[in-house]
Amino acid sequence: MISGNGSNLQAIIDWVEAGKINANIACVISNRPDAYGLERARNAGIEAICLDHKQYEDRETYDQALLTTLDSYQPDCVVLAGFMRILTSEFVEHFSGRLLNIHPSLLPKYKGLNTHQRALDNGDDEHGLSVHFVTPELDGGPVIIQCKVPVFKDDNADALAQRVQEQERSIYPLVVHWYCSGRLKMNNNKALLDGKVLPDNGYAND
Ligand code: NHR
Ligand code: GAR
Repeated sequence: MISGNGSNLQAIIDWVEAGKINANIACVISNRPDAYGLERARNAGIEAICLDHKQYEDRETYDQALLTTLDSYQPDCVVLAGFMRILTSEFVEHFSGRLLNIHPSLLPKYKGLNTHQRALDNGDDEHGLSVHFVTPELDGGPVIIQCKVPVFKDDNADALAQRVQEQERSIYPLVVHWYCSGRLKMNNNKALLDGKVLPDNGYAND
């Protein structure tokens, strides 16, 4: 599920095409009609679906449509890759343990939006990304892995976002690979890799 450029989607497509992820990407869904990621999906021969949230009365109805569409593919895993809509608990519970997200901050810092600017405003000297299982609590689900990047003097939010996104493109496919090879699970609100509970900041954070 995407909302925009789809560079994380592209990285996952590339790994699947290279045989490095044992999966079939059944479909790509965007809530925005103009998301470039939809074109990336079509270029890779993947079904590209737009469900425009503006065409729905409220969140519940929208998420019900998302759920029904996804269920028609019987997905083993649902990957949020720059998907910018908060999901209802009903949706999240339905896909519990199968729903992954990449968030551009070192959680639990900077849940929500504008993470790069907030890290700069706070004077942080490091920033990064987190991949986590999605739970109803926004950006609050168990962390699988984090990756840190430095914040330099005179950085701006765009430069920092680019630095984070470069790391995203190698970390997210790796996590999807773990998941698709059956190594990664969620149990009792904890992330497990190879049956071992991961620490609160995940498998690695450097
Ligand atoms: N839903 C639940 N229940 N739990 C999570 O952890 C979720 C989620 C939905 C999306 C991604 C998240 C991120 O990584 C994500 C995690 C959108 C917003 C947001 O405020 C916040 C966090 C995330 C995604 N969206 C606005 C909304 O009203 C819309 C903003 C826009 O359209 O630009 O939904 O950051
Ligand atoms: C990524 O940096 C991702 O971490 C972030 O949006 C970007 C999407 O890029 N996600 C969020 O902010 C979720 N709210 P992409 O469309 O090129 O993959």
